[in-house]
Amino acid sequence: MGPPGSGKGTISSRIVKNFNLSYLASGDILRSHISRNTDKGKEAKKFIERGQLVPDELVTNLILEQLYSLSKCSWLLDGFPRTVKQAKDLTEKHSITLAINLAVPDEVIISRLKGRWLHPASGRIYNTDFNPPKVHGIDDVTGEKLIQREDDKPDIVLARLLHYKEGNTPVLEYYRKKSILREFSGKESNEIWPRVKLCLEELFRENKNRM
Ligand code: G5P
Ligand code: MG
Repeated sequence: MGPPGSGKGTISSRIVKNFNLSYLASGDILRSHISRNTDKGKEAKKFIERGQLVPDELVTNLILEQLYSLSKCSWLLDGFPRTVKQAKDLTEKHSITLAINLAVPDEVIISRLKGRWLHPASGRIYNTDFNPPKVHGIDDVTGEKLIQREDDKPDIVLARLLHYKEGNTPVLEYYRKKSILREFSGKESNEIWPRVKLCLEELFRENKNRM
């Protein structure tokens, strides 16, 4: 969890590289539906282009559907849950070991999102300052074109930040009460990442010792 542009995707890709976890990002799944123009994509687009949260039922069904096929492995979710309803529906079906929240100041976020470029097929993320592609506008791995997200336009970013602030506090509280919330604050992903890594290493070690 964490506000738009806080580095959820960036930190997630490092987690996946270092730990044996499958990965699902609710935003990537929704964008894939939008680009394929499915009924769910058409519905989601109305909310995403206004910087609003997509209705709980729509996004929860998409995530639970995909988790069904991952029943034999451990996984990392990026951007889900974002409401207490989503969190409760997830808990009903799956046991959650850890919830990570990234806290990054608004001014840092606004500046980062101006420079974000995305490879939609893989979810690979670039930034003109932080991690630029080798060739401007081109994915390093596939050579395909990068895009800028429609919802990274400055007015939509502000709306996303506002909706995030309204909705996220109760979700943090939900996981805090379950004593599985870990919060990491900072202005740079490179500063946050070592602390997240350490936390996960400890968690994996504890789980191994228990088995
Ligand atoms: P998303 O796709 O989940 P957001 O808004 O939550 O979107 P976003 O924008 O994807 O979050 P992020 O993943 O937290 O941000 O951040 P990131 O992409 O890793 O980093 C942002 C940029 O900063 C990148 O260019 C990166 O390279 C750069 N960067 C990272 N670290 C640093 C650093 O240290 N320094 C610098 N200079 N740059 C850095 O959701 C989109 C929409 O889908 C709907 C909502 O409408 C949402 O708005 N949605 C849901 N609706 C309801 N419920 C859900 N569960 C939903 N999930 C998605
Ligand atoms: Mg993201």
